[in-house]
Amino acid sequence: RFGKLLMVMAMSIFYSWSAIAQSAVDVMPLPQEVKLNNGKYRLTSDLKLSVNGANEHLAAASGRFLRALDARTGLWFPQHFIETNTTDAAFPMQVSMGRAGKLELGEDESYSITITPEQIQVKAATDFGAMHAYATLLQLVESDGEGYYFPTMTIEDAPRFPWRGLMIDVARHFLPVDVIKRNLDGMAFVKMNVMHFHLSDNQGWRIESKKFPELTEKGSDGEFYTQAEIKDIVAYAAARGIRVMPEFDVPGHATAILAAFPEFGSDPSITEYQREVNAGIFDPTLDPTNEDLYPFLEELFGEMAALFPDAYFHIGGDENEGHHWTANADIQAFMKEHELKDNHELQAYFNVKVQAILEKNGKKMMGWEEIMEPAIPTTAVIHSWRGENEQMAPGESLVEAVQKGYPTVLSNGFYIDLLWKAEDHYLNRVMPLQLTKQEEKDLILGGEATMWSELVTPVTVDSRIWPRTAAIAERLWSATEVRDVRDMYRRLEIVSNQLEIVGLQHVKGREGIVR
Ligand code: TNX
Repeated sequence: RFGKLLMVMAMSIFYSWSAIAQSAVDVMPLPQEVKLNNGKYRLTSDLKLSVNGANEHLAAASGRFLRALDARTGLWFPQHFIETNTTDAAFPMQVSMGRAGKLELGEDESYSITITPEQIQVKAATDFGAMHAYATLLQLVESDGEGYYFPTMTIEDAPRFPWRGLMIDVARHFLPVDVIKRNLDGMAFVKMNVMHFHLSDNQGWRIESKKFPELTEKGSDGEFYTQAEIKDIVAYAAARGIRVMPEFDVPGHATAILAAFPEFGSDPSITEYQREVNAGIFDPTLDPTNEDLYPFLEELFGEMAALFPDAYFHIGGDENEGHHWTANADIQAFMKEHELKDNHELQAYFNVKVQAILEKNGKKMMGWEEIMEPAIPTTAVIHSWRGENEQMAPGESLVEAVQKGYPTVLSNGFYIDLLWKAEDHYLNRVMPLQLTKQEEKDLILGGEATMWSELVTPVTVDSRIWPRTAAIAERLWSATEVRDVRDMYRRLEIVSNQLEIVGLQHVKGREGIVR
């Protein structure tokens, strides 16, 4: 009985303590540093915004901010912002950016916010930082009996990792442009900065090629992005500080390419593909020993590379089991002649050639962890994905990559298609890394939530991505020590409702949060 009493006491101490552990602000991702003061800046339609040194992107973002503030408060904030080089003290809200940000890995995304009862001041090195400040401010709005206000405070904020991504698979199920755009808005709202576009797989080639129109004619069900639509998406993302990195999966997961060009396959006699099968690993794959394959890839990837200004180009490389490679006598003879001792070395032979093609186009190669072979130089980025489902320790390849000197991005534990609880993503066991060497830690660029689309449609995809991706965004932005699950769920529910303002159509309220 005494034990039971002790337990009740311990529990009540725990609960009152955890109520105190509530974060200072209901913002997700939680900023690095928040100091609350006890005042309020009252929101009225007099709020005038002066933006010092705005470029086109920040001017547009400032307009969006004011419109979102309308939606949030039901007030109307006339578009009063001006672009000046001197701060106008008559304007209660002042935003200044130092210079136009470059949409590159590692750009300065920091910002600070100072809110007093009279003024709101935002300072950022780049427009990207200023846009993050807008996202924070939208989440800071509170209300009381007298109306809406910002609590007075100072915030200093910057991301923990420079690569905070969401991969969207549009091959298994195609997603129209408007679905992509509203998810880019959701990403910006939680300060994510990379959209990894999985544009080809067994089930479809989803982008127009002017050089090889057969790819969409035969390698898709007719649903794909035109090049004009791709440019529109890339520009839309750039305006929100989001890089778009394409992925074209080779040599496996590539039967959509082979539907159009069976001659490049590991069994050219197979010309029929079962693209209605959503999931799985399929043969044939590309045949690395076919020398006609490389001029084809050079033309195709050259055309694709030109559509995506980002420095990184993802070549997939995952789940190639090479059944046909092993079974084919000609391929085996080629391997012997080139002293390639197994399928891994043959795939590396292929990847080295692909990397040379990308290099010609000014691109850095990224691939799923299977590309990590001695022949591949450490300029390539290793995308770590396998874990317990693949009978491997979580993060095994991430640690191996940095120890070999490769930069790396983590997706293991961030598979939002698997319907884990938000906390399982949030408490990712790999991210609080046990690495000791600073040069190894520095090679961890960040992570990506992965939205594989075997089981989603344009209608259901938002609910698969949101709100759980906000918990992953926090893992990648906020300090390692930010890991209170109860507080995370509390804020996740708030952010979930706010994501509606940017146009997302996910299920809201507690039902939308998988616990
Ligand atoms: C494995 S993750 C795959 C994808 C699937 C996913 C389903 C990876 C590099 N390959 O092709 O869609 O599992 O969870």
